[in-house]
Amino acid sequence: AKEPMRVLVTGAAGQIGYALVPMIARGAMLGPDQPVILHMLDIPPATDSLNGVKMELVDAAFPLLKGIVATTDVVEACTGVNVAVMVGGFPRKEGMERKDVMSKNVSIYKSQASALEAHAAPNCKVLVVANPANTNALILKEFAPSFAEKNITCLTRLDHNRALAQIAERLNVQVSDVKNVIIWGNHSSTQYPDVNHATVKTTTGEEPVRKLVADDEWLNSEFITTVQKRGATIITVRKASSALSAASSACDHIRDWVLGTPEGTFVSMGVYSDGSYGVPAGLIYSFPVTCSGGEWKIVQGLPIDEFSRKKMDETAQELSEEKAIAYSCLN
Ligand code: NAX
Repeated sequence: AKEPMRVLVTGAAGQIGYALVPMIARGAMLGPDQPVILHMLDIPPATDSLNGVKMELVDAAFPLLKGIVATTDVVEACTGVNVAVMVGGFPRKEGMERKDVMSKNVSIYKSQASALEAHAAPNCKVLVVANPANTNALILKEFAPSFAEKNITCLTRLDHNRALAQIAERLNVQVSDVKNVIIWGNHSSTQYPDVNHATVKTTTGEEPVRKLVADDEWLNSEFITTVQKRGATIITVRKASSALSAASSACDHIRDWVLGTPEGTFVSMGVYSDGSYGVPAGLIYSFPVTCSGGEWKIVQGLPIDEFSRKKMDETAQELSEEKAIAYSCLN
């Protein structure tokens, strides 16, 4: 039998946490044969609700769940973890300036970075979900300097999955037959959902999405804004932000990273830019990646047209601005 893996979820008493921990305990993140020990961190005001989640996990009698650590102590939470899913953060409240929210999250990510660096298992893989996700991941990287850059990522898989789903609905095909959409850039409304390399499996082989949709006007406008604004639409309709879809995408992100992407398929991950595709190095930017042997690699050599170039640069620009704001909070 496999040794259990320790998975940290911060913000575990929140709504994404509530959807995510049972998925992890069922094997949706690390596979149906991988035992797990869940480490759940939240802040003291959430203690009761965190303990309630722990009681429900016990009651669910998950066969793969070999232990639960529920704590408000960052060091205890980070000790020995192999995977860290950072969902906890400070939300933007009405009337708050972007800089004020940033400053709260910078201080959270700074201290959690140090705890992870000092106490996590070697080669721990980190996924930042909490917004501003790309920039929180960058801060985490900055304050965990001994962590390998490749081990710090942020979630854009939800946006990726939303893009696959929009194409599937439009073409009335199964979402599992659509692949290789790309989310470029920031997990924000400047993200660029790109279908230029996406295909659909048909009875006669793989066909380009552009050819099947045959409506460039829709693909270049409404499709893009629908994906960009989907999070806001969910809030309007559900009166709460995306939770089950965010949790499911976080599982997809880690599963593909650890267990690999299928041959010929790429997915979107926010990773540390090495300058690929002219994206400034030193940003956490969402790229198309393939994964194998527990490592991601940016897909190289995709042709980029003028329309895409502009959108990729706009979202990079926003990330550079966020980075500057975050750094100004450090002083
Ligand atoms: P909730 O407010 O329900 O939960 C957040 C939890 O984090 C709370 O229980 C809170 O007590 C806890 N927390 C706050 N500070 C903490 C700290 N220093 N250490 C540990 N825990 C702490 O928010 P929820 O809806 O679960 O969303 C969580 C985060 O995900 C938000 O930042 C949200 O913006 C972000 N999202 C990111 C998405 C993505 O695709 N990257 C999509 C979904 C989601 O909007």
